[in-house]
Amino acid sequence: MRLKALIFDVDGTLAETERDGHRPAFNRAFADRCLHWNWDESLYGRLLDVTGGKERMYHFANEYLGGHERPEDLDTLVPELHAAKNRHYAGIIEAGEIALRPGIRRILHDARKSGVRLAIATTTTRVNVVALVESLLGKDAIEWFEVIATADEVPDKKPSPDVYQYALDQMGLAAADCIAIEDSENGIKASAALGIPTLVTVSEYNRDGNFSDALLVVDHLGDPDQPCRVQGGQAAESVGAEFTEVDVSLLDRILP
Ligand code: XBP
Ligand code: MG
Repeated sequence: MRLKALIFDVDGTLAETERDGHRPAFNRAFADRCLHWNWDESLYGRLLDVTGGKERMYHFANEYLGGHERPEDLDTLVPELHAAKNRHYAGIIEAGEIALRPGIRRILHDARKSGVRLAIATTTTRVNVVALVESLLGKDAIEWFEVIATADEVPDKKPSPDVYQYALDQMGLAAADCIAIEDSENGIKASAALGIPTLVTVSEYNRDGNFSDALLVVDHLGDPDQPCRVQGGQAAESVGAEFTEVDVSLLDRILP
């Protein structure tokens, strides 16, 4: 096996966390503080161009609020709103309102059986990763990932490649030995900047992304009862359309 590690993005990749997870959690945090801010699904889609929850709130306040609506104490307010948002987010996850995307559980087990190492590279906050992984994959599953690179370790968020560089450095691996699994244009910009071959599982807010650097683009990883479909990518022709699941042996075969 030439493939040494899989590096997973979190939001949009492990689960569709944005529309029904982070978004309502932000809105609950706003309502707690009696702020008349409401991020509907379409506005949130535009705000997602800015990675990082705190950065997204600053962007909203600067670009969408009139002078008198923009709170003066943003530097105090934003971190407080962000902490409250993350508490609401954990509640939503614990309530079982978000599911893993197809094939995620399967490929994680497959990688562990095959001796392929696992890591996470995300721009979300560590508490959100822990809440998601523990609730959806089980208490011990956080240990499956030997590196969890988050906004707490690396402040420069995607599309900066820093979080991927941190994961590679911690694992002592070269980019060419790994595959990144991403769902967004900002995500693949970060992984591709280091030359990490990247599989894109397109997520609901990222259907129109530019994934021209991708090794393979699929709608999701697929499961026996939910076949995946190839949408593009540099290895698309070599894999053909005749498979229903992306597994570790397929990823090893298409590794450049
Ligand atoms: C997605 C993000 C995050 C989340 C919210 O990160 O951009 O900002 O929307 O999480 P990724 P925080 O796809 O890299 O996992 O509020 O913790 O930033
Ligand atoms: Mg993502």
